[in-house]
Amino acid sequence: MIVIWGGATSRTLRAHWMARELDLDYQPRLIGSRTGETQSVEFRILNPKEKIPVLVDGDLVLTESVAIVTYLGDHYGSQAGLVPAWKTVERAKYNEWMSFIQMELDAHTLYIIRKHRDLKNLYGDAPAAIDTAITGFNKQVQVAADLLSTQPYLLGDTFSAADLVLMTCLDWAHAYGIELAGSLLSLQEYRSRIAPREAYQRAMNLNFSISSGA
Ligand SMILES: N[C@@H](CCC(=O)N[C@@H](CS)C(=O)NCC(=O)O)C(=O)O
Repeated sequence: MIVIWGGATSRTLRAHWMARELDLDYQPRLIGSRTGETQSVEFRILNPKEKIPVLVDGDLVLTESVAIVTYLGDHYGSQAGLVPAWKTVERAKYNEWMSFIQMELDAHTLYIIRKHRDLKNLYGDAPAAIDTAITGFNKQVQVAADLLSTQPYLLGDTFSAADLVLMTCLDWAHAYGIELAGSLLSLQEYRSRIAPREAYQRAMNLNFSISSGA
């Protein structure tokens, strides 16, 4: 039985959404961040980083959201086309987008805002870092906006797991009041195109059925 640990965050949504896209039978263990649940003895054995999401599949434990998404696509969805086959140009472009989204949109910008605005009691108040992060997000995401004004999805005509991860970042930006307007309008249209997906709706309902800690 596959188990996916974690809920209530954009990163945990990625894992649940991918599992839903592939119609996998799995067990969600909806623990939240900053609730103390990531520090339990049982959880720390799985992930000493004390972070969610975590995927357990037999003896395999994976602790990074994007690695989880790609693993599920490779191992349970080779016909679904959500993760391109190994050693193809599409796979190289998929890897490029996944690295870009994780580093430039998640870690270096949105997560900086989260840490130094929402969680400033933990990570410190840093208004200048927040301003730079918002400017950096808008600059970097423009690359995706430009491409998506010419084609429906990041890899072309069909939805892939790279779109799934980008969507979680766009939702996250939207929740922070970053407007996807003007030269970023194609991203708002892209969100509207993806949001009706049944797997997204089901995963959102599950993932956000719990809350993060304070
Ligand atoms: N790079 C990791 C980041 C995971 C991460 O930072 N998770 C946060 C929630 S989004 C967390 O578990 N924090 C632990 C805690 O605050 O208790 C991934 O993409 O999976």
